[in-house]
Amino acid sequence: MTKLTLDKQKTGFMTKLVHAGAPEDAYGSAVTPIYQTSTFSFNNAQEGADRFAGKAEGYIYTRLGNPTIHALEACIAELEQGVAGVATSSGMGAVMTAYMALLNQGAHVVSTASVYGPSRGLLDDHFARFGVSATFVDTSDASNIEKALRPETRIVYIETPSNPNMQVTDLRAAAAIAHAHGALLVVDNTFASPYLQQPLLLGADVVLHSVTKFINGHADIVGGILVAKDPVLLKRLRSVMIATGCNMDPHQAFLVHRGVKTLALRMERAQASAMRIATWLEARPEIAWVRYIGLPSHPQYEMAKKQMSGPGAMIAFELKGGFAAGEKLMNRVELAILAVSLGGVETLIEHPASMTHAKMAPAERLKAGISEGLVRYSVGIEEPEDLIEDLRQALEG
Ligand code: LCS
Repeated sequence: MTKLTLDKQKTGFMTKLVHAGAPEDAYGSAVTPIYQTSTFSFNNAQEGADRFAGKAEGYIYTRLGNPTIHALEACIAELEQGVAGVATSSGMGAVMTAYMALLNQGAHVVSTASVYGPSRGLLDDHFARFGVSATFVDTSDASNIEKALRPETRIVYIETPSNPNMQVTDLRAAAAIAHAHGALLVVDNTFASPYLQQPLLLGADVVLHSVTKFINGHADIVGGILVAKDPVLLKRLRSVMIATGCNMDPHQAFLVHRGVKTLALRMERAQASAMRIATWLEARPEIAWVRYIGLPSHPQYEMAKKQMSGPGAMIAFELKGGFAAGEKLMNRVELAILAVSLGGVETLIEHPASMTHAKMAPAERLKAGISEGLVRYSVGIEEPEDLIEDLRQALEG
């Protein structure tokens, strides 16, 4: 490929989206090919030994590293402005890798109450067996983080905006509190994407994503990634990913790398539509309330502006008729797909209490602000008028 004479650090975000993680192959491929191979040959025994010893560059085995996966890791690390990335088989693989790399027996975690259900379940149902404990608080009020800290707290784990109720946590405040206590700040940036929010620049130590969502954007793969600010931390994350075998597959990495190139275009379009839809929903008589970060009615509307460059494409709303009305709406929509997941080009609608957050105890759900009638709506890139018409016929039907 043509060598850039530009200072790559100074190029704009949309340029980075297209060019970050440039191909390494010998044929001048415009995009990184899919190196669909489990293993890589050594020219001789010494070269094999040197690669294993870290004395020579080069690939060994795909669980340890692969050019297609590496290109994606380099791309997302550049977008998040970290030292490097570690791609994983799923978003939960990234969450698990963060917990396992950063927690020891007896460690404590302070986390967002309305974190994605399985990110909470992994701590409560599995890490608890190894003596790890966790306290889930409303982190949109940073003083709750401080109050929940214990001498053994090792990580403050923040999801912002949170799934599904769109609560925003002040990342600068969370970083200051965690660091003053000697803990690390880990941020799940899935809902915002690096286009709207870059947690490492706001004080986080590790940022992670379910790339299944906005980063890939096309609802055709499941995957995850972690990016760290510090090379020592990155090495710990990579070693856990390798040891547990939750590596990404080269074909998955190729699709995600292809998808991320249009992240800014997709997000701009989806969030403009989300703003129109949220405004329309807020004026409807059937709706009790709408949580959209772009609306002044959002409790953290001002705070979000200090750390996000836009409100994103996720809307949560509560119907006056509660669960029954929500169920009717989901059965009547024709354009929005009734499905979990989010962040793709197609609009999705789901019911957190019976779907993504069903495993949480009802009392815990309510404490986390996930009411029975809450509906989550992930805005895609269709014509906004068509989406509004779809919601209108479903609400009035
Ligand atoms: N973090 C967040 C914020 C998520 O929303 C999800 C998945 C994950 C991590 C886990 O990622 P995965 O392993 O699925 O790639 N969220 C989902 C949701 O809201 N509906 O279906 C999956």
